[in-house]
Amino acid sequence: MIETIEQKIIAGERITFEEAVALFQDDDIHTLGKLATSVAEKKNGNRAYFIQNRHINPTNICVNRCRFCAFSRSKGEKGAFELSIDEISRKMELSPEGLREVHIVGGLHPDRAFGYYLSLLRMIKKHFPHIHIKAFTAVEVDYFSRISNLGLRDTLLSLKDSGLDAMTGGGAEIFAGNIRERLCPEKITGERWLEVHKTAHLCGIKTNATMLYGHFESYGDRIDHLVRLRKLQDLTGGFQAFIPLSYHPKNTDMGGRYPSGIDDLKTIAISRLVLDNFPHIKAYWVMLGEKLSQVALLFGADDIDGTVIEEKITHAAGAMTGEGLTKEQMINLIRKAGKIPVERDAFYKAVTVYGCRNENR
Ligand code: V47
Ligand code: SF4
Repeated sequence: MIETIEQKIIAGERITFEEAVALFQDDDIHTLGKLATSVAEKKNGNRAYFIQNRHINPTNICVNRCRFCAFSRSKGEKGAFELSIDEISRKMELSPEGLREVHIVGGLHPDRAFGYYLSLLRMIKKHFPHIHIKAFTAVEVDYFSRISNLGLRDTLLSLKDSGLDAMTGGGAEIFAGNIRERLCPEKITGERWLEVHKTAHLCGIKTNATMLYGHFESYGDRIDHLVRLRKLQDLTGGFQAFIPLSYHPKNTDMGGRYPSGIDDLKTIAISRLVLDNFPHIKAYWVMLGEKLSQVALLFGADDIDGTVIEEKITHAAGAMTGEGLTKEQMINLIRKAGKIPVERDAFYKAVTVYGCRNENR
């Protein structure tokens, strides 16, 4: 079967659900890496992207309390926080000069009005007009549409009008209902997540997609997730990047183990092969670690995310990575994987293409 799949991929043909599951069951990760690299190179040449970005979490107070989430708190609970717009403005002022993107996600706050989020976007656009705002998960956007009583489309258009440039891919977890029920019973369904993204795309908002793996799900559940994303992308073309999220069990209700490095690499490579219509596959270094995300560049990834100042969600759940990377560290990671480092903006427009000089091997 693997030879048939290889031939299909080389010929640029789409692989089926069964073939993708078979790739997970096969132990030959070298062939998998080569195949995924061949697809990544057809799309992005020898380039690997990064961005100078920072995270902002307006609040960790959340009415959902997903079982895998170590970040959220209930109102009044120890460790709960909520930032004012002034506090966020001060964080932005302290950010380094080359910052290109702010990534904003937070909990579903029980009492904050939708107006707070619109004011936040407007404040950032007014004072930091050169910075792209990639913000909110489909879960938050669905919540905003409920608290504002606006429909989904009008909620998205209000966000866009106030300065939202793109949406994050968070909150997707695993679409399969029986697994989702065990992970996050309060959360919107997989179908609703897809509907929010479809509506965003139809409103001209680019988005990303994620998948949380390494918990209760089967390989079939992972491929089902990927195939549903591929189908929506065929329809809208609005997704920019796919980011597999490696489960971090520490301090969570759900517990469990970290996925293995082999599982991380296979998931990146198979995502690259199944999502033949996604321009980019991101190896999120905060979750994978610097070294594995570098190796993932040889398994189909073409992006390692960014400098990521002040990440809180993964660190709450036992991230083993540090608090951020400098631009120089990112360039070095990419160069030493034999790729050309490209600093990008939130829409994958190249800001600076660095030489592939590979010193100190
Ligand atoms: O929505 C929460 C996940 C997401 C855990 O769009 C966990 O460019 C693993 O979506 N173990 C937030 N994952 C991160 C995210 C993201 C990150 C980087 C780039 C982009 C992008 C998006 O992290 C949450 C949830 O799906 N998550 N807890 C955990 N214990
Ligand atoms: Fe809330 Fe998001 Fe954490 Fe779920 S993953 S509890 S929705 S912050």
